[in-house]
This record gives sequence, C-alpha cells and structure tokens, in this order.
Amino acid sequence: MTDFAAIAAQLEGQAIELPSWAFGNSGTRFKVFGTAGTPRSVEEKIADAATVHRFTGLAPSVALHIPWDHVDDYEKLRAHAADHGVALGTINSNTFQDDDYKFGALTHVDPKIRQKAIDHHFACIDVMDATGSRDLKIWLADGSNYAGQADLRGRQDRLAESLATIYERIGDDQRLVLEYKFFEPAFYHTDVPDWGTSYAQVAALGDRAVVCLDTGHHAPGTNIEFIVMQLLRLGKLGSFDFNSRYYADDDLIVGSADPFQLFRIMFEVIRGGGYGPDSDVAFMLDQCHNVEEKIPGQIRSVLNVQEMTARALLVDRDALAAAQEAGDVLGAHQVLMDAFYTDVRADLAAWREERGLPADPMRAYAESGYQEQIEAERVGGTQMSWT
Ligand code: RM4
Ligand code: MN
Repeated sequence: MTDFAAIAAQLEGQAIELPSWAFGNSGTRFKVFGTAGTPRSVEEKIADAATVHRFTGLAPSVALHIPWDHVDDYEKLRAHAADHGVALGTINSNTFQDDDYKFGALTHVDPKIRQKAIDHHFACIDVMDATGSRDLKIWLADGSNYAGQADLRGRQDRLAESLATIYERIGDDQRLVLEYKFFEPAFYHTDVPDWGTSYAQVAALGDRAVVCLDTGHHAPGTNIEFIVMQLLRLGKLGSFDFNSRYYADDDLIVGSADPFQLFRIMFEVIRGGGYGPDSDVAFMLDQCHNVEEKIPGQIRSVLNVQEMTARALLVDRDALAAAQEAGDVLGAHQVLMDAFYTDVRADLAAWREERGLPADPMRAYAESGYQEQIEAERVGGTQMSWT
C-alpha cells in the first residue's frame, strides 16, 4: 500500500490514444466475424472510443485513418468528439489500398505515383489542421516479394526525397512519425523494416520527425525495450503502437501475450524520460478485435497498460542502480522482479474510485447497458474497419 501511495500521483494524466479502426469489424484473410453493435460511421466509432474513456479515464483521444474515416467536415467531427469528451489525435495515412500502389507509394519508380502518395499526405496535413492533431503517422506497405524485383537503394533514395517533401508541409507544432515493420504485406524486403531505417530517414528530416514503435512489428525474440532505450537516448522516440503478438503482427490486446515484456518496455520508457508531463512520447493502441467484443477489448487494453506502468513505476531505481554498480547480477534482477510481481489491481481500483471512476471498468461497462443499446440501435452495423 505504502509503495503504491508513492507512485499514485505519477499515474495522473496517463493518456493512451485509441485507434478508430479497433471499433470496426476485422478478421483474418480467412473470415471476418461481424459483431453486433458495430459502428456504422466515424461518429459512432468516436462515441465508442469516448465510452472507453468514460469508464477508464485513460483514453482522452482517438486516432483516425484516412480515408477510412474521411468526412466532408472535419471541424464538425472535431466538435462531435469534444461533445463526447475526447479529442481527435494522430492522423494515419493510407497508401496500401489503391491499385496504383501495387509496387510502392513514396518509393515508387513512377514520379506520378509518388506525387499521388505525397498529395495524399498533404491532404492528411489539411485534416490535421482542421482536427487540431499533432501527429501525421506514416506506415508504408512498400516493399518487394522477390530478390532482384526492386532496386533497394533507389527506393531508399526516393523515400528520402518523398518524406522531405512531406516534412516541408508539416506545421511548427506538428510532427511526422515514421513507423517501421519488418515484413507484410511484402515478404522479401520492406522499405522501412526496422527502427534503424526509420531513424536514419527521420534524422535526415529534422527535429519534428520521429519514429513510431509498433510492438508487433519485430522478429520474434527481438529485445524491444532495448530499442525503446536507444530511441529515447537519441531523442527520436515519437510514439508507440501497442498490441501483443505470438507469431507475426497479430494485433492482439496489449499485455495479453507477454505482460512481462510490456512491463520491461514501460520500465525503459520511464527510466529514459519518456513518461510524464514533460515527455512528448505518444502512446497509442493499434489493435483488432476479431473474436472478442471491441469496447471491452479496448478497456482491457488500456487497463493493462496502466497496470504495467504502475508496476514499472514501483521499481526501486536506487536499489537497482546500486546492485548494477556492485555487479550484483541476481540482486539487480530481483529488484526488477519484485516490482513486476507486485499485484497493483486493488490499489488501482481504489485509485479509480477516488477519482470518480468505476473501481472495475470491465464490470461497470458490462452493467451499463451501453452494449445492449448499440446492438439494438445500430442495425446493419457490419462495417469493416478498413472501409
Ligand atoms: C499497419 C500499421 C499501421 C496501421 C495499419 C492498419 O500494420 O501497424 O500502424 O495503421 O496496419
Ligand atoms: Mn501500427
């Protein structure tokens, strides 16, 4: 109890952005199972995201994907979000669902197609100006499937040029965030496969260009917390896309596959200065809920992040440093494990109640009637997240 009291204040203001697409139906290449109550519009996705925030106090903003969430009037959408108690956050560009991009977008050999992709990003920046969003997040599907198919170096050079053109348009209070992913949909090479490539590209642009780390975008066994440390050390960790994976980019609930990994990541975030009011690092979920209900899926996710943040805050950093300096291998390890094994759930429930939030947000949501209401109201809500 006492230990928790010491860190309680640091949990204040924690914010985890929700992806609008988590509320739509999604699936695998084999089948998409529809869920009753699925939003039929971006306005309904925002209403659902706001519901997650209402029950947890942890999710004050929602990220949009353009064109999935395209509307004619973004000022109106911004007001709609504000009415529901949330803000519009990161704008995600999409250059992976157009026939023209079969052989790449920002890296394409044809200048006309590159310009089309650049223009799409300009349109996204216009959206950001209207929504008040800070971050333009770029994830590229660009890559190739067969050795020899593409000129790897030429593509990297064209990518640098395209990104520089987009970066010039970014406002003084805005950021360009470049996400990496080691494979898929391309299987031989990907143009931004790893943090090093993303770092090299954004470092060449300037201070307002940073890296997005999606936890599902690494080869199995990758030490992700090491990358967190390095990017923070270099001042280039812009944001996280949180999710869990067992095999590939599974997009499961963050903290479900490997809570210890989430704890280790949060520990390096905290130790590296990436957490709290003085940090610019943005925390987002990037998940799909294929077989579980989506709103509880998102509630569970933000609670998992909060729980592992609390445990990581509990690490006795002085004791850890002393053990590390003394070469006390198992002593240092134990300091970390003591915090990891601390069950903070009861403390967090009390912490929530003190702030007028439900002690058990999962249960409160289940008892609220919201799910029944959307299931009754949203007839024909079979929309996929990517339409
Ligand atoms: C990609 C990447 C992006 C996300 C899309 C939907 O794999 O993770 O962040 O916007 O999927
Ligand atoms: Mn992502």
